[in-house]
Amino acid sequence: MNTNFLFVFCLLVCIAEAKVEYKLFNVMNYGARADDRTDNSVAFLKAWNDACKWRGKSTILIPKGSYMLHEVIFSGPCNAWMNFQIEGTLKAPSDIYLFRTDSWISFRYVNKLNVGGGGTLDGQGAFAWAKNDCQTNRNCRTLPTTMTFQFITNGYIHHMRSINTKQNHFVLFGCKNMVMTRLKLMAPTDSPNTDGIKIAMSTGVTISSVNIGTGDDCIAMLYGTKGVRISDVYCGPGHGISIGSLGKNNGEDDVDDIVVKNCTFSGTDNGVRIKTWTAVLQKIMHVSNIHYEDIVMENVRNPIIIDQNYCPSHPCNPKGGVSSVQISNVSYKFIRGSANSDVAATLQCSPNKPCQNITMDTINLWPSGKGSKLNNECLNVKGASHGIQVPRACI
Ligand SMILES: *[C@@H]1O[C@H](CO)[C@@H](O)[C@H](O)[C@H]1NC(C)=O
Ligand SMILES: *[C@@H]1O[C@H](CO)[C@@H](O)[C@H](O)[C@H]1NC(C)=O
Ligand SMILES: CC(=O)N[C@H]1CO[C@H](CO)[C@@H](O)[C@@H]1O
Repeated sequence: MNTNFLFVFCLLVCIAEAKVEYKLFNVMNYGARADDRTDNSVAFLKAWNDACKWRGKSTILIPKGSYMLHEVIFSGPCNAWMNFQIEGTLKAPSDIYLFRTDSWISFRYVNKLNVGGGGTLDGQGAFAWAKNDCQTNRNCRTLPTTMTFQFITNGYIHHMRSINTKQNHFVLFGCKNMVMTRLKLMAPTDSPNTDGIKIAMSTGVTISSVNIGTGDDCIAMLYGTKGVRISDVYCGPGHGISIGSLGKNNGEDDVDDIVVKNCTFSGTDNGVRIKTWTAVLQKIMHVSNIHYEDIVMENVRNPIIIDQNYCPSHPCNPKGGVSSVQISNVSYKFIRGSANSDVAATLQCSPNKPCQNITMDTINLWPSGKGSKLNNECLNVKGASHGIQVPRACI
């Protein structure tokens, strides 16, 4: 056979193959309407289901425009890489009674998921915030998270803006190997329980170049969070970057291997915080190998804090109750800036499980107000300090 013929034959087959590879699913072809009123959940789900079945890579496109979207769950497993491209603005119904679950937009059981596109998620939270009575009612209604990722592996979440979420902006649960970057998460300072990114039972999460201003924690890492790299996060207003709360219930998995680097906190309640409940559990859980480096504090109430005496809803022992969480190998390096209280670092560990191997290296914190003076407070801490320490170290 002539080699030219073979070449041309291959070329045709290869082009056909390449065409099978990739397909665009535009929600407008599934009846979506960008009129700000019509619920688009059915149209988006139809597009998702076709894309999910497609045997090549697929993009679900939401073009520019403003779309009303009720609660939706985009489920896998899918046949190949899924790209969810949000170029428009998605609006949640403001009526919380239209939600059956605690999430507005959910992605579940997908391997290789890309969510981005430069669009906006508008949780329209004002009505829900007024209904939030969680400060006084222990059985309060859980309000919807804007976007939830459950059992996603190899996820890339990027270039999106989330505003006015009803409760959390983003939640990761049971995920593996996730990258979150170029995100902007905004809600008012006084919007209750509006965490930025909340993580539990997940391994391998990279968060970088994210700007968060919200009413609760900028980032919260809960039970079973392992292998997290956080860098270039701007947090403020908000309650800081937290590990915890942990150790309230039996069976919580350990938190291990967290690095927080090159972040700025501005006007936040806390900077870097680890908090655990006073509770006696069947088994001791561990928080270990936590590294904070190159952190700037601007007018922060508690720049560095370990609170093992967390107990917001029943009377606590003021001298430090007993926690079932062992904290070890925590280092703070190159932390600088201003605090608006009288404590720079509060390290309040449990009397029955003193913190082990806490190190402070080159800390320079000063009061943001004139005439005030900063101190450090340590309780049940074992470790060491190196380099410059302003104010004077308490380990
Ligand atoms: C203390 O923790 C640091 C990391 O924060 C680690 O490099 C060091 O080896 C630990 N020391 C001990 C004695 O475990
Ligand atoms: C603390 O760090 C040391 C040195 O890296 C390591 O050997 C030890 O296992 C760590 N402790 C925990 C509880 O992870
Ligand atoms: C949030 C934050 O502090 N980001 C800084 C990370 O480091 C680069 C380079 O030094 C700065 O330009 C960013 O401002």
